[in-house]
Amino acid sequence: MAPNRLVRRLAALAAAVGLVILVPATAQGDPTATARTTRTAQAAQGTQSDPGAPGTASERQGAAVERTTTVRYGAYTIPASAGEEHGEISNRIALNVEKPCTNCFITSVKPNLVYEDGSNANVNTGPMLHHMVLFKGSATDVTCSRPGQRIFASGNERVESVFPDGYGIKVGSGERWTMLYDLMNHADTEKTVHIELTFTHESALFSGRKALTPLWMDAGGCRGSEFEAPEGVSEKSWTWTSTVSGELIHMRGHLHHGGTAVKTENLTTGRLLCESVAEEGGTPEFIDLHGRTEISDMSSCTGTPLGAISRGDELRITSRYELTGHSHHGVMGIMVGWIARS
Ligand SMILES: [Cu+2]
Repeated sequence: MAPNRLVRRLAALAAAVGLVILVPATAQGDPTATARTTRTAQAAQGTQSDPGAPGTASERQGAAVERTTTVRYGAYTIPASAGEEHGEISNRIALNVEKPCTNCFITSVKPNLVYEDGSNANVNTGPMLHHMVLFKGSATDVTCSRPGQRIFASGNERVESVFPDGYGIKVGSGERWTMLYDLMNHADTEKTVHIELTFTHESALFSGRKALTPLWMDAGGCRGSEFEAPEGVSEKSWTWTSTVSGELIHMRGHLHHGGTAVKTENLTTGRLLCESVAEEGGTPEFIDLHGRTEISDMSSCTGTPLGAISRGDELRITSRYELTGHSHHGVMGIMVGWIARS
């Protein structure tokens, strides 16, 4: 999280009266999902209203109030590893999963993998969030022009996406989300975990934010994200001709073990839009039970804008791996960007 954002968030949290609402899940595909909402009102009177009333006092006065909602998906029990074979829940799909809000703008998302008691579940104790992807069923994916727009994703690095003031992901009232998830376990006992997403969001009713469209750039292209990284230094690129125009506002990368950086350039304007640099094994949680390191952070880029994109521009993503002594199967090089379309 950017320091100024963190300070602002802490200030907002300190100002809040601590109103916590436990909402039972309504998701059909994931009946155990629960959402915990905290109102982090930007105006003090926002937290003093009757929780049953439609909107807070601030909202009734026409001001947007930011809330924090943590949605828990699962529980998922990942099988134990057997010898060299890790336990895995492989690419499972949950339909119509819980959303943090409807008719709203999501202003940040922080992914995590946790145990039942809320503590972090990471490779140092076995479990790995290999990947999770949220899809909006009713929308078309922009770069791969097929049904099911990829709106948010995370690997084990669990990087938070924070959108700048004035922008957000719009969630419509009738839209349905689908989640694809893949979880691994390196421990020799089974592990029960939840995928947890913490969102900040505000009602679309009084929000002046511009809706962002996700732009999924993938070194693997549209056939599949996985490829093989050979021993040594290697790069893999994919070029996409933009079908949209607008301003790129936020972007960040995803790589696997051995990945060092991934970047996206607008070849038509000659501009580097974002380079996302990997950190590996940055904290003990990201060092597994066999002493191997995993990606622990990826840098992100935020700008209003990072760069302009016009229909017909050639955008190129390039991922870089540096592997010593081995090649690596099934790696990825992905950047998810968000653009305010014009
Ligand atoms: Cu991946």
